[in-house]
Amino acid sequence: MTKTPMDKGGAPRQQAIDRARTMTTAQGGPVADDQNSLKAGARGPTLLEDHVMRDKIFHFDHERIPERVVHARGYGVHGHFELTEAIPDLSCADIFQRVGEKTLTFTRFSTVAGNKGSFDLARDVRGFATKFYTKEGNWDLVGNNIPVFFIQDAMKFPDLVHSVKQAPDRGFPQAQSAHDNFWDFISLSPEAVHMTLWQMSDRAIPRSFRFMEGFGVHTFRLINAEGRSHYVKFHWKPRQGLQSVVWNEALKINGADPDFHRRDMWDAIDAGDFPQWDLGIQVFDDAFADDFEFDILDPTKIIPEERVPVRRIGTLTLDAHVDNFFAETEQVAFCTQNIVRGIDQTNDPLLQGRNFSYLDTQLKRLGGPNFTQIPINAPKCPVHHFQQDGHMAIRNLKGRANYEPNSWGEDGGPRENPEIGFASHPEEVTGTKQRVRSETFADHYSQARQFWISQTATERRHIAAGYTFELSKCQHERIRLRMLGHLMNVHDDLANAVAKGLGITEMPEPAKPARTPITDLPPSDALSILKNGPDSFAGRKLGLYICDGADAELIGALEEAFRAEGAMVTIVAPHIHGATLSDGTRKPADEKIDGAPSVVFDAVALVLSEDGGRTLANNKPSQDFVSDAFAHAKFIAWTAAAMPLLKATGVAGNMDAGVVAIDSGTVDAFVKCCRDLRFWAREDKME
Ligand code: HDD
Repeated sequence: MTKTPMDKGGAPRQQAIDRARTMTTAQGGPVADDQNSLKAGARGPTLLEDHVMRDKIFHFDHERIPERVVHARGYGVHGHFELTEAIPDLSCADIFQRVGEKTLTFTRFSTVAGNKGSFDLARDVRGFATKFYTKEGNWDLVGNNIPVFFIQDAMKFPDLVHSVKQAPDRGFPQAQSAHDNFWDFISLSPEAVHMTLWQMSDRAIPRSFRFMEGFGVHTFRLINAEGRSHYVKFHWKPRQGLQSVVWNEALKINGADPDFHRRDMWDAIDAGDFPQWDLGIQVFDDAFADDFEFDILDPTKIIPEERVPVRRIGTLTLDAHVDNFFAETEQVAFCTQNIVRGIDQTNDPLLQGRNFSYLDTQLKRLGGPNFTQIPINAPKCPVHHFQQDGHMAIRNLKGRANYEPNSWGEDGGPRENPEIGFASHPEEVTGTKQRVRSETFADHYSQARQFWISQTATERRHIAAGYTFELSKCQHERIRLRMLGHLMNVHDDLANAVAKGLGITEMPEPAKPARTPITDLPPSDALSILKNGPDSFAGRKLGLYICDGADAELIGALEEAFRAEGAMVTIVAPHIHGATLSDGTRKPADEKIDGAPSVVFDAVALVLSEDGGRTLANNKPSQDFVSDAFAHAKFIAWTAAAMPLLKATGVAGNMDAGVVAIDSGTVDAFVKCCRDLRFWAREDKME
């Protein structure tokens, strides 16, 4: 018979554990034995009266809550927002009044289509939702890393989401848009074409949550103390600069580390390298709105930054992990209707529909109306109202007054306050009740073209390859051709490149535009990732591959130089126990080569000994490490002893300025190269 702690006599162990650390049931009763259920005899049946086991299993059985219908896979981080420019002239929102004041925040990044357990580097839009716990209530900015949306009216959201998620008959594909249903829907919805350019661009495969922009997407209003309204679009500008991976890399990262993005955020915060974004506003008035080529209420359109510059008014710093993933990341509930005095809605039909959907979905997901009392959702300012009861009511009224008006004086509870209470902008609204799409929403191609011409040649190539990959996964020719018909309205170069990639020699008829596209919108540099990269390697990661006998001095110099740059260095070795270096010291490894392919690094260095170089030249993971880094246009530093490995991978015959020979004296030069992040000229040549 297995001995339980009780059998052992109990006394010594119980004395060792103080009461505060004693395990209890949910009812608070101390638990004596957490290993064995209560039985009638050692080999007898388990007894129904075992309240300790029932308490435990009952709770376990109910651990799951429904995952979010979209944005199921997310990662939440605490932080704060600091105002750097007060804007009382534009908004009376308390958060925008005092320079230097900090407001606590919670941000949740997410993918959209994949289930909770899917992988991080799906080609997908990323959610970027921030809750500001302001002194006048919670403000949620529930945005994405792409400034436009697929559809113009919330009525179409369920169709969009159904089309991209797993097909109902087969239950796949998971976390991807590369399938017939998605492109069938898109190609029948011309309004979606603009967003697909963003989605096929590298924006949809970010290197890190830290290196992507965020956008509130819709036009909102800012209202000042006099009640004057301005329109606003919200932006998040990463101080870390923009960066994405390439598609072939994304596919491999998903296998090597499905948690790549959440791990990246965890590591950065753990290292004290707190990511920051500036909050930008594009502010404009009715005169601009009337003059603009497109409807400012149409969420499939941007306002180019060259037309209305982005004004940076504050900084978001993410500096703390959650204590508990479920309590915070899972239970956080965002809602576009969580706005504060000084910020207001517009009639964007997508926004209006969202305003219904979020509260509604939280009720199902979190089980009742009291989710606002869960700490992560609870405002950090005083809350006074007469709402009461319901499932899991934690915060309950005291006293007899649960209605107003009442005549209980001081004890009668809270009262309205028109002076500081929320006031909607008194916009005049008239119209015939009808189900229509405004004529002013009819242009679907002009800004798609503008996006295309704003990209570098490398980025255009990636976009065309993105469409080619996705449409190649469509088994139905009519869907591929229908989509190509739309791309022909965007730009001939794009359509021709995709047709070539698909092997289509006879072009279809172009789609019939609802409105003739504008073809002379100027390019906008703000739309390109590569034109908005960082000017340092800070926040990036070097994979330093070492082996027994490797040059200790050089390894030390590389570590020092990259750390001084603000980058992280991961030591990779043939064995996790590390390597004995040239000076006889043992260098522990962070990763064994098989578990750390080069796709998880931004640049790599091969510091090998002669013996190691020769042996590893025949080792498949080592070969992949080098050939992938080369194929993904990464900078590769190498010592002479790594030549056999470069030869074995074919890199030696294709050397370029991104494959850099180093010694202790040239480490700084290598760091400098790496600031460009990728050696794109290699990719151009490979094409
Ligand atoms: Fe949404 C979640 C962003 C359109 C309905 N949405 C959700 C999240 C983000 C966005 C970031 C995850 C929040 C979190 O981390 O918990 N959604 C957007 C953006 C949109 C958009 C930027 C367009 C501009 N969404 C949209 C529409 C509808 C919804 C048109 C419905 C009519 N969204 C939801 C939802 C979700 C959601 C079903 C799922 C989980 C949740 O709300 O809390 O209500």
